[in-house]
Amino acid sequence: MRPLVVGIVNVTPDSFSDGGQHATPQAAVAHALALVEEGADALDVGGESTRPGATPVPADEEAARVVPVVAALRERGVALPVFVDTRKAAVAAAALAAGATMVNDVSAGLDDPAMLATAARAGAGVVLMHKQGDPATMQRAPRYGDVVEEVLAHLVARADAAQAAGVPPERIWVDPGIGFGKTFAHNEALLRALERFVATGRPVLLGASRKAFLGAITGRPVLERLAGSLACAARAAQAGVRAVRVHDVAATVDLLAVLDRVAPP
Ligand code: PMM
Repeated sequence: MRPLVVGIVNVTPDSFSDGGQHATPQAAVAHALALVEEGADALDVGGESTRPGATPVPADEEAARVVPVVAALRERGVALPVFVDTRKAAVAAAALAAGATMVNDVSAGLDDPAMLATAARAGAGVVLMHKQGDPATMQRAPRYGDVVEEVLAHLVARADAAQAAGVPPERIWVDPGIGFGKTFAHNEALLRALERFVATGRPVLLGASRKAFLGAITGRPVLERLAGSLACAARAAQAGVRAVRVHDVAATVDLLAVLDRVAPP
């Protein structure tokens, strides 16, 4: 089965990859609708940049960014799953009430102790991502003994915690968190080991689109990393990943459609 394509809708003035192009709710809704046209299977709406060095956003401001976007998408009849990318239970609760179906938490429920129970109460799914440290400081000196074993163990434990909190088991996804407290070597090791994450039995989401390690490999600035991003989507498909979180939906949909037809079963 080919991975689902989750289109990124950042409602932030300072996202690393799309530089605040969709900073107002109106612009974000227009962008989201364009991604639906391009063939997205789901949308991921976020109101707090988690790029390295980003400053935190208060909950009310973050909710004011994302909730109107989720609500407008539902009002316009968008029926796709909508993820809310947040580390705050209050933002998640408001977005779920407005029609979001899944909480994408880059802290895997650790930054806000109410997060997992909030998702469970709403009957929502969760994406539990691994990160080391906080966005403000995480890229200063990431260190691991064995990055693959440590990220795997962390995600298995967080998925168990989500299940214990009452999130339906089939709706608990895990994500190795490319670029979140990782050196280039760590990111490469995780991408090489994607099958290990799939083998946990939890659906895996991969977010590699336009990230810095692609710049390190190709020498390209952020808006010229499409080929690198597509290579990661192909790698994800090969490994049996459930979903890829991407900026370039149309190109990713094409890539996966062709791969699906030509790859041996
Ligand atoms: N990456 C970013 C933000 N949210 N969520 C998940 N689950 N996985 C990721 O890799 C991830 C994420 C940062 O990228 P962006 O600024 O392009 O949104």
